Amino acid sequence: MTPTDLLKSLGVTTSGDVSVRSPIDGAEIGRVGHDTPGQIDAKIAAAQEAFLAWREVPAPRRGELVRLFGEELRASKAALGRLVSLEAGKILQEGLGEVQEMIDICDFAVGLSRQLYGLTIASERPGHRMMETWHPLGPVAIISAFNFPVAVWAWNACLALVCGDSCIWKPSEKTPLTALATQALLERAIAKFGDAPKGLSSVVLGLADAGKTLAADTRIPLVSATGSTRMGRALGPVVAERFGKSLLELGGNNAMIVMPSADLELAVRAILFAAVGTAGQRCTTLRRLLVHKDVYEKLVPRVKAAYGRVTIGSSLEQGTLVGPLIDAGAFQGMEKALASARDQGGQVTGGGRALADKFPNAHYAHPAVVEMPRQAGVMLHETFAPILYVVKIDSLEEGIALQNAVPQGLSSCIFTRDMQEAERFVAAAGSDCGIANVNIGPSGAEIGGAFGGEKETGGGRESGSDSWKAYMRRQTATVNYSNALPLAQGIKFDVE
Ligand code: UN1
Repeated sequence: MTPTDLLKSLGVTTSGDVSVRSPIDGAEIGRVGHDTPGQIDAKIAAAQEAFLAWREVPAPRRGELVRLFGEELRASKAALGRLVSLEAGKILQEGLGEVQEMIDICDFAVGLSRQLYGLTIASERPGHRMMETWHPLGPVAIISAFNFPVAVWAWNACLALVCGDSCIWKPSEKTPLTALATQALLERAIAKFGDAPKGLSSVVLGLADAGKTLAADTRIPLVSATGSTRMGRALGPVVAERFGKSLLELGGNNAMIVMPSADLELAVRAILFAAVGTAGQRCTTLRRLLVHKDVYEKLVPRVKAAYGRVTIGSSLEQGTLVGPLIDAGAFQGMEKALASARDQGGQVTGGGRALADKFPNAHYAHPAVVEMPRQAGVMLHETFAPILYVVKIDSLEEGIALQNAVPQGLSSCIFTRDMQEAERFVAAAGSDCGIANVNIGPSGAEIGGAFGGEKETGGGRESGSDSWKAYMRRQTATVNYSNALPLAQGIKFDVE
């Protein structure tokens, strides 16, 4: 099936002056146009109008829209998964997994639509009732990254929709087609739903400026942005300046500690999926391997051997484990990081361009393992590429200290069969990350938990648990059903 036919099957016909190319072979797969400031303004205005109507639709009915959307996703899983592969370059298995993640969050959101619970609070005043209610917030801007071009939007949009908000989506300029296809599927669900307000969800295409326009607009109470720490640093203050709320999911620099009692077979498999999966382009990708000296010589050669057997190739070919990097810039970033690592005493295995003959207009890379003399320099930064830095540690204390000694705080894990070590890792003085796993790699989180991290990762939480609260406004309401007016704190305030 040609990309045009694939897009058509998803309800999208594209045109415009911006060419969209597949990272698999560099071929054009569609054309889009970027929104003008006037068009962005109109979409924000429409979202605001839609919000005013949507907020009054009962939440379980709002859930029905998300249920219908989940059905569309189920019906189009194969097609949308393929488009994700084609446009973002991740292997088909992962493209399909991404759509499954959308379906999962739909199910979660449908259940949630009947569980937006508030509290009843004991009032200190007689004849009074106090309650805490969660109300719809307003239009939500969702700024998403190329590496999870549709799932992360779904985490936000599905919750926002059941919470009574409208959505404006600014996808990465590298992945506009998956956004248009997803929006088309949502529109099919909206048509079946019947009476959803116009403008409830829209897509804004453009570069960083379009994101900044959304961030600065006072009609948008919440800006949820996923991407690099640099992007968050640029957007966060713009939202804060106008006292908007932001939900930031930024860079990660995720580590695995391997202790002597670990099941090394399991660890190698986890390392492989987490470090080379998605060609190292997940925010949860494993980037730092902290190995206890007692198992270093057993583990590291096995990791390198497994790296040697990884199949690199077109994301759409069966059997491929590592697809292309997103673009030339990503490849150059990887080369630069490897050069710095060498300068800092790192021993590099792997790295370098792959399949340049077969795909001269794409950028495939051999995943690299870099044994570092210590954790420093380039290791403290997130390079969005398959580079795994390895450092030897003497103890769990050292492992935890190194794990925490980077500016990012997204995901982390430990491999051990020692219960005390496992518990210490997830305790208050253990990992400082938003996600801490035992005998599982740092990536591939389920949607049921809150997803996000601390420090330069931005502090936001999306997806499961009570992340929905970010998409609503909290109201404390006190009702006096007595005939008196007692004041809180026992204050007397009467004229004679
Ligand atoms: C991301 O890379 O921005 O936990 C999200 C994971 C996926 C989501 C990653 N469920 O790896």
